[in-house]
Amino acid sequence: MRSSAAGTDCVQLLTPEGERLRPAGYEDIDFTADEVRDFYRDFVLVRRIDTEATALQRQGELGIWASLLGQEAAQVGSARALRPNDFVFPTYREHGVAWCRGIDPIHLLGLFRGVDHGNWDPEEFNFGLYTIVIGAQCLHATGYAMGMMRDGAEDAVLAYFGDGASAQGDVNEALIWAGVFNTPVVFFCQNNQWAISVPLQRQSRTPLYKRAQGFGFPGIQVDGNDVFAVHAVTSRALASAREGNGPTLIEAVTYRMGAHTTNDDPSRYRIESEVEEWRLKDPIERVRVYLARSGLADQAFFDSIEEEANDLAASLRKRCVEMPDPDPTRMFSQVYAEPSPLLDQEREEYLSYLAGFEGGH
Ligand SMILES: Cc1ncc(C[n+]2csc(CCOP(=O)(O)OP(=O)(O)O)c2C)c(N)n1
Repeated sequence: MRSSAAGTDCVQLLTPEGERLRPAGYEDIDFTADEVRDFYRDFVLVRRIDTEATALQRQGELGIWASLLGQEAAQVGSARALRPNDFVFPTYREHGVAWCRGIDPIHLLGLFRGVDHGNWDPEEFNFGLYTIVIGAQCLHATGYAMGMMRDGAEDAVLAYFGDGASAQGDVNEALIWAGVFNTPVVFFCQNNQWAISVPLQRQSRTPLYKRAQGFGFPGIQVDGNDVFAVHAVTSRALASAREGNGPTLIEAVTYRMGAHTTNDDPSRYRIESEVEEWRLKDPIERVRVYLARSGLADQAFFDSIEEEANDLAASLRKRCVEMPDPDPTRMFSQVYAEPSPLLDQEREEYLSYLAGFEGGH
Protein backbone atom coordinates (compact mmCIF):
# COMPACT_ATOMS: atom_id res chain seq x y z
CA MET A 1 0.00 0.00 0.00
CA ARG A 2 1.25 3.47 -0.89
CA SER A 3 0.04 6.01 1.61
CA SER A 4 2.02 8.91 0.24
CA ALA A 5 -0.62 10.22 -2.15
CA ALA A 6 -3.05 12.92 -1.18
CA GLY A 7 -6.48 11.40 -0.53
CA THR A 8 -9.94 12.62 -1.50
CA ASP A 9 -10.21 14.56 1.78
CA CYS A 10 -7.12 16.59 0.92
CA VAL A 11 -7.92 20.32 0.91
CA GLN A 12 -6.94 22.06 -2.32
CA LEU A 13 -7.83 25.62 -3.35
CA LEU A 14 -5.41 26.08 -6.24
CA THR A 15 -4.68 23.32 -8.76
CA PRO A 16 -1.19 22.70 -10.14
CA GLU A 17 -2.44 24.41 -13.32
CA GLY A 18 -3.19 27.58 -11.35
CA GLU A 19 -6.98 27.15 -11.35
CA ARG A 20 -8.85 28.43 -8.27
CA LEU A 21 -11.15 25.88 -6.53
CA ARG A 22 -13.88 26.51 -3.95
CA PRO A 23 -14.51 23.18 -2.18
CA ALA A 24 -17.29 22.79 0.39
CA GLY A 25 -16.40 24.47 3.65
CA TYR A 26 -13.88 26.80 1.99
CA GLU A 27 -16.17 28.85 -0.28
CA ASP A 28 -15.59 32.00 1.76
CA ILE A 29 -11.77 31.92 1.62
CA ASP A 30 -10.33 34.77 -0.38
CA PHE A 31 -6.98 36.47 -0.75
CA THR A 32 -6.38 40.05 -1.81
CA ALA A 33 -4.14 40.76 -4.80
CA ASP A 34 -1.51 42.10 -2.40
CA GLU A 35 -1.60 38.92 -0.32
CA VAL A 36 -1.08 36.72 -3.38
CA ARG A 37 1.75 38.91 -4.66
CA ASP A 38 3.33 38.76 -1.19
CA PHE A 39 3.15 34.94 -1.21
CA TYR A 40 4.90 34.96 -4.58
CA ARG A 41 7.59 37.35 -3.33
CA ASP A 42 8.21 35.17 -0.26
CA PHE A 43 8.45 32.11 -2.49
CA VAL A 44 10.99 33.53 -4.89
CA LEU A 45 13.18 35.03 -2.17
CA VAL A 46 13.10 31.90 -0.04
CA ARG A 47 13.93 29.66 -2.99
CA ARG A 48 16.78 31.98 -3.86
CA ILE A 49 18.16 31.84 -0.30
CA ASP A 50 17.98 28.05 -0.61
CA THR A 51 19.77 27.77 -3.96
CA GLU A 52 22.43 30.25 -2.89
CA ALA A 53 23.03 28.30 0.33
CA THR A 54 23.30 25.05 -1.64
CA ALA A 55 25.88 26.68 -3.94
CA LEU A 56 27.79 28.05 -0.94
CA GLN A 57 27.96 24.57 0.55
CA ARG A 58 29.25 23.15 -2.73
CA GLN A 59 32.00 25.77 -2.69
CA GLY A 60 33.03 24.84 0.84
CA GLU A 61 31.56 27.91 2.53
CA LEU A 62 28.95 25.94 4.51
CA GLY A 63 29.54 22.62 6.27
CA ILE A 64 26.13 21.26 5.22
CA TRP A 65 22.74 22.55 4.03
CA ALA A 66 19.24 21.07 4.34
CA SER A 67 17.33 22.30 1.29
CA LEU A 68 13.65 23.25 1.44
CA LEU A 69 13.23 23.08 -2.35
CA GLY A 70 9.62 22.13 -3.11
CA GLN A 71 8.31 22.84 0.38
CA GLU A 72 7.93 26.62 -0.01
CA ALA A 73 4.11 26.65 0.01
CA ALA A 74 3.86 24.45 3.10
CA GLN A 75 6.21 26.79 4.95
CA VAL A 76 5.13 30.21 3.70
CA GLY A 77 1.42 29.33 3.77
CA SER A 78 1.55 28.14 7.37
CA ALA A 79 3.95 30.84 8.61
CA ARG A 80 1.88 33.66 7.13
CA ALA A 81 -1.11 32.32 9.08
CA LEU A 82 0.69 33.06 12.36
CA ARG A 83 0.22 36.16 14.47
CA PRO A 84 3.30 37.88 15.93
CA ASN A 85 2.61 36.55 19.45
CA ASP A 86 2.28 32.90 18.38
CA PHE A 87 5.39 30.82 18.98
CA VAL A 88 7.05 28.50 16.45
CA PHE A 89 9.13 25.38 17.10
CA PRO A 90 11.01 24.49 13.88
CA THR A 91 13.14 21.55 12.73
CA TYR A 92 16.30 22.23 10.66
CA ARG A 93 14.56 22.83 7.31
CA GLU A 94 12.21 25.69 8.13
CA HIS A 95 14.08 28.41 6.26
CA GLY A 96 10.84 29.71 4.72
CA VAL A 97 9.21 29.97 8.13
CA ALA A 98 12.27 31.73 9.53
CA TRP A 99 12.05 34.19 6.64
CA CYS A 100 8.38 34.92 7.37
CA ARG A 101 9.19 35.45 11.07
CA GLY A 102 11.62 38.20 10.05
CA ILE A 103 14.87 36.37 10.75
CA ASP A 104 17.84 37.57 8.72
CA PRO A 105 18.83 34.50 6.62
CA ILE A 106 22.50 35.17 7.40
CA HIS A 107 21.78 33.63 10.82
CA LEU A 108 20.68 30.39 9.12
CA LEU A 109 23.90 30.37 7.12
CA GLY A 110 25.94 30.97 10.29
CA LEU A 111 24.50 27.82 11.81
CA PHE A 112 25.24 25.70 8.73
CA ARG A 113 28.68 27.29 8.39
CA GLY A 114 29.38 26.14 11.93
CA VAL A 115 30.25 29.53 13.40
CA ASP A 116 27.34 29.54 15.88
CA HIS A 117 24.29 27.57 16.97
CA GLY A 118 21.78 29.88 15.29
CA ASN A 119 22.38 33.46 16.23
CA TRP A 120 18.82 34.74 16.64
CA ASP A 121 16.92 35.51 19.80
CA PRO A 122 13.94 33.12 19.95
CA GLU A 123 12.03 35.55 22.16
CA GLU A 124 12.46 38.43 19.72
CA PHE A 125 11.01 36.54 16.76
CA ASN A 126 8.88 33.97 18.62
CA PHE A 127 10.77 31.37 16.62
CA GLY A 128 12.80 28.73 18.47
CA LEU A 129 16.26 27.58 17.52
CA TYR A 130 16.55 24.83 14.91
CA THR A 131 16.18 21.33 16.36
CA ILE A 132 18.29 18.58 14.80
CA VAL A 133 17.13 15.87 17.21
CA ILE A 134 14.18 14.45 15.32
CA GLY A 135 10.85 15.32 16.91
CA ALA A 136 12.18 16.76 20.18
CA GLN A 137 10.71 20.18 19.40
CA CYS A 138 7.18 18.73 19.54
CA LEU A 139 7.63 18.07 23.26
CA HIS A 140 8.94 21.59 23.72
CA ALA A 141 5.95 22.92 21.79
CA THR A 142 3.41 21.07 23.90
CA GLY A 143 5.07 22.17 27.12
CA TYR A 144 5.33 25.76 25.93
CA ALA A 145 1.68 25.75 24.87
CA MET A 146 0.69 24.42 28.26
CA GLY A 147 2.59 27.27 29.89
CA MET A 148 0.85 29.79 27.63
CA MET A 149 -2.52 28.36 28.55
CA ARG A 150 -1.77 28.59 32.27
CA ASP A 151 -0.60 32.19 31.82
CA GLY A 152 -4.00 32.93 30.28
CA ALA A 153 -2.46 33.99 26.95
CA GLU A 154 -4.67 33.85 23.88
CA ASP A 155 -1.88 32.79 21.53
CA ALA A 156 -1.01 29.51 19.86
CA VAL A 157 2.06 27.39 19.21
CA LEU A 158 2.99 25.92 15.83
CA ALA A 159 5.30 22.89 15.80
CA TYR A 160 6.86 21.62 12.57
CA PHE A 161 8.00 18.05 12.02
CA GLY A 162 8.47 15.59 9.17
CA ASP A 163 6.82 12.34 8.08
CA GLY A 164 9.80 10.43 9.46
CA ALA A 165 9.50 12.20 12.78
CA SER A 166 5.91 10.98 13.06
CA ALA A 167 7.37 7.58 13.99
CA GLN A 168 9.43 9.07 16.80
CA GLY A 169 8.43 8.51 20.43
CA ASP A 170 8.84 12.18 21.32
CA VAL A 171 6.28 13.24 18.73
CA ASN A 172 3.72 10.70 19.87
CA GLU A 173 4.20 11.65 23.53
CA ALA A 174 3.77 15.30 22.61
CA LEU A 175 0.54 14.52 20.74
CA ILE A 176 -0.88 12.46 23.60
CA TRP A 177 -0.10 15.12 26.18
CA ALA A 178 -1.42 17.95 24.00
CA GLY A 179 -4.66 16.03 23.45
CA VAL A 180 -5.23 15.13 27.06
CA PHE A 181 -4.47 18.64 28.37
CA ASN A 182 -6.09 20.44 25.44
CA THR A 183 -3.05 22.63 24.86
CA PRO A 184 -3.14 25.39 22.21
CA VAL A 185 -0.70 23.78 19.79
CA VAL A 186 -0.92 23.02 16.08
CA PHE A 187 1.24 20.13 14.88
CA PHE A 188 2.29 20.78 11.30
CA CYS A 189 3.68 17.72 9.56
CA GLN A 190 5.41 18.39 6.26
CA ASN A 191 4.97 15.03 4.65
CA ASN A 192 7.71 15.38 2.03
CA GLN A 193 7.49 11.61 1.35
CA TRP A 194 10.98 10.70 2.49
CA ALA A 195 12.85 10.38 5.80
CA ILE A 196 16.30 10.47 4.24
CA SER A 197 16.13 7.19 2.24
CA VAL A 198 13.01 5.74 3.91
CA PRO A 199 9.75 6.27 1.99
CA LEU A 200 6.48 7.06 3.76
CA GLN A 201 4.99 3.60 3.13
CA ARG A 202 7.77 2.17 5.30
CA GLN A 203 6.72 4.48 8.11
CA SER A 204 2.95 4.37 8.29
CA ARG A 205 0.08 2.13 7.23
CA THR A 206 -2.38 5.00 7.48
CA PRO A 207 -2.36 8.54 6.12
CA LEU A 208 -0.67 10.60 8.82
CA TYR A 209 -3.56 13.04 9.43
CA LYS A 210 -5.82 10.10 10.37
CA ARG A 211 -3.68 9.38 13.38
CA ALA A 212 -5.08 12.51 15.07
CA GLN A 213 -8.31 10.67 15.77
CA GLY A 214 -6.43 8.27 18.03
CA PHE A 215 -5.03 11.20 19.99
CA GLY A 216 -8.50 12.69 20.35
CA PHE A 217 -8.30 15.83 18.24
CA PRO A 218 -8.90 16.84 14.61
CA GLY A 219 -6.51 15.91 11.83
CA ILE A 220 -6.63 17.42 8.38
CA GLN A 221 -4.78 16.74 5.16
CA VAL A 222 -3.90 19.63 2.89
CA ASP A 223 -2.16 19.97 -0.47
CA GLY A 224 1.17 21.17 0.85
CA ASN A 225 2.14 22.66 -2.52
CA ASP A 226 -0.94 24.89 -2.51
CA VAL A 227 -0.25 28.03 -0.52
CA PHE A 228 -3.93 29.09 -0.40
CA ALA A 229 -5.05 25.79 1.09
CA VAL A 230 -2.16 25.63 3.56
CA HIS A 231 -2.85 29.18 4.71
CA ALA A 232 -6.59 28.57 5.11
CA VAL A 233 -6.21 25.32 7.00
CA THR A 234 -3.46 26.59 9.30
CA SER A 235 -5.33 29.84 10.05
CA ARG A 236 -8.35 27.86 11.19
CA ALA A 237 -6.31 25.46 13.29
CA LEU A 238 -4.45 28.32 15.00
CA ALA A 239 -7.72 30.18 15.63
CA SER A 240 -9.21 27.04 17.12
CA ALA A 241 -6.20 26.63 19.42
CA ARG A 242 -6.38 30.28 20.50
CA GLU A 243 -10.10 29.89 21.25
CA GLY A 244 -9.37 27.07 23.70
CA ASN A 245 -10.35 24.13 21.50
CA GLY A 246 -6.98 22.40 21.79
CA PRO A 247 -4.65 20.91 19.19
CA THR A 248 -4.97 20.06 15.52
CA LEU A 249 -2.71 17.86 13.42
CA ILE A 250 -2.14 19.13 9.89
CA GLU A 251 -0.56 16.87 7.29
CA ALA A 252 0.76 18.95 4.41
CA VAL A 253 1.36 16.63 1.46
CA THR A 254 4.43 17.92 -0.30
CA TYR A 255 7.74 16.70 -1.71
CA ARG A 256 11.39 17.22 -0.99
CA MET A 257 12.68 17.99 -4.49
CA GLY A 258 16.34 17.98 -3.56
CA ALA A 259 18.59 15.83 -1.43
CA HIS A 260 17.92 15.33 2.30
CA THR A 261 21.00 17.44 2.93
CA THR A 262 24.03 18.24 0.80
CA ASN A 263 25.61 15.05 2.26
CA ASP A 264 22.95 12.88 0.64
CA ASP A 265 22.55 11.41 -2.86
CA PRO A 266 18.83 10.73 -3.50
CA SER A 267 19.51 9.03 -6.85
CA ARG A 268 20.57 6.00 -4.80
CA TYR A 269 17.08 5.41 -3.38
CA ARG A 270 14.41 7.15 -5.50
CA ILE A 271 13.53 7.18 -9.16
CA GLU A 272 13.71 10.27 -11.31
CA SER A 273 10.15 9.84 -12.67
CA GLU A 274 8.81 10.41 -9.15
CA VAL A 275 10.69 13.70 -8.93
CA GLU A 276 9.45 14.65 -12.41
CA GLU A 277 5.85 14.00 -11.35
CA TRP A 278 6.23 16.42 -8.43
CA ARG A 279 8.00 19.02 -10.56
CA LEU A 280 4.65 19.52 -12.30
CA LYS A 281 3.14 20.44 -8.92
CA ASP A 282 5.67 23.16 -8.20
CA PRO A 283 4.21 25.54 -5.59
CA ILE A 284 5.74 28.69 -7.09
CA GLU A 285 4.76 28.02 -10.67
CA ARG A 286 1.08 27.58 -9.81
CA VAL A 287 0.91 30.95 -8.04
CA ARG A 288 2.81 32.58 -10.90
CA VAL A 289 0.32 31.20 -13.42
CA TYR A 290 -2.61 32.27 -11.23
CA LEU A 291 -1.23 35.82 -10.88
CA ALA A 292 -0.54 36.17 -14.59
CA ARG A 293 -3.85 34.65 -15.74
CA SER A 294 -5.98 36.72 -13.41
CA GLY A 295 -4.15 39.91 -14.33
CA LEU A 296 -2.98 40.50 -10.74
CA ALA A 297 0.66 40.86 -11.78
CA ASP A 298 2.50 41.88 -14.92
CA GLN A 299 5.98 41.19 -16.23
CA ALA A 300 7.36 44.26 -14.46
CA PHE A 301 6.26 42.76 -11.14
CA PHE A 302 7.93 39.39 -11.85
CA ASP A 303 11.09 41.16 -13.01
CA SER A 304 11.26 43.32 -9.89
CA ILE A 305 11.01 40.26 -7.63
CA GLU A 306 13.73 38.54 -9.65
CA GLU A 307 15.98 41.56 -9.18
CA GLU A 308 15.26 41.64 -5.45
CA ALA A 309 16.20 37.94 -5.26
CA ASN A 310 19.47 38.57 -7.10
CA ASP A 311 20.37 41.38 -4.70
CA LEU A 312 19.48 39.28 -1.67
CA ALA A 313 21.61 36.36 -2.91
CA ALA A 314 24.60 38.61 -3.63
CA SER A 315 24.42 40.25 -0.20
CA LEU A 316 24.00 36.89 1.55
CA ARG A 317 27.02 35.43 -0.24
CA LYS A 318 29.16 38.45 0.63
CA ARG A 319 28.14 38.43 4.29
CA CYS A 320 28.55 34.66 4.54
CA VAL A 321 32.14 34.53 3.35
CA GLU A 322 33.00 37.51 5.55
CA MET A 323 31.67 35.89 8.74
CA PRO A 324 34.50 35.80 11.27
CA ASP A 325 35.60 32.49 12.74
CA PRO A 326 34.31 32.11 16.28
CA ASP A 327 36.58 32.35 19.29
CA PRO A 328 37.37 28.64 19.93
CA THR A 329 36.99 29.06 23.69
CA ARG A 330 33.42 30.34 23.33
CA MET A 331 32.02 26.82 23.57
CA PHE A 332 33.35 26.64 27.12
CA SER A 333 31.76 29.90 28.21
CA GLN A 334 28.23 29.02 27.13
CA VAL A 335 27.72 25.64 28.80
CA TYR A 336 26.73 26.67 32.32
CA ALA A 337 25.58 29.99 33.75
CA GLU A 338 28.35 29.78 36.40
CA PRO A 339 31.95 28.66 35.79
CA SER A 340 33.00 25.19 36.95
CA PRO A 341 36.49 23.92 37.87
CA LEU A 342 36.26 21.02 35.40
CA LEU A 343 35.27 23.32 32.55
CA ASP A 344 38.07 25.76 33.46
CA GLN A 345 40.55 22.89 33.32
CA GLU A 346 39.22 21.69 29.97
CA ARG A 347 39.45 25.24 28.56
CA GLU A 348 43.09 25.54 29.68
CA GLU A 349 43.96 22.16 28.17
CA TYR A 350 42.30 23.11 24.91
CA LEU A 351 44.11 26.46 24.79
CA SER A 352 47.50 24.82 25.25
CA TYR A 353 46.57 22.27 22.53
CA LEU A 354 45.74 25.14 20.15
CA ALA A 355 48.97 26.93 21.07
CA GLY A 356 50.81 23.92 19.63
CA PHE A 357 49.70 24.94 16.10
CA GLU A 358 51.23 27.70 14.05
CA GLY A 359 49.11 30.82 14.52
CA GLY A 360 47.36 29.30 17.55
CA HIS A 361 44.61 27.45 15.62
C1 LIG B 1 16.55 11.38 17.39
C2 LIG B 1 17.20 11.34 16.03
N1 LIG B 1 17.30 10.16 15.36
C3 LIG B 1 17.87 10.12 14.14
C4 LIG B 1 18.38 11.26 13.57
C5 LIG B 1 19.02 11.20 12.18
N2 LIG B 1 18.12 11.83 11.20
C6 LIG B 1 18.35 13.07 10.75
S1 LIG B 1 17.17 13.57 9.65
C7 LIG B 1 16.35 12.10 9.74
C8 LIG B 1 15.10 11.84 8.93
C9 LIG B 1 14.00 12.82 9.22
O1 LIG B 1 12.96 12.69 8.31
P1 LIG B 1 11.65 13.54 8.40
O2 LIG B 1 11.17 13.63 9.81
O3 LIG B 1 10.69 13.04 7.40
O4 LIG B 1 12.11 15.04 8.03
P2 LIG B 1 12.73 15.61 6.68
O5 LIG B 1 14.23 15.55 6.85
O6 LIG B 1 12.24 14.80 5.56
O7 LIG B 1 12.31 17.04 6.59
C10 LIG B 1 17.00 11.24 10.64
C11 LIG B 1 16.56 9.87 10.94
C12 LIG B 1 18.27 12.47 14.30
N3 LIG B 1 18.72 13.64 13.80
N4 LIG B 1 17.67 12.49 15.53
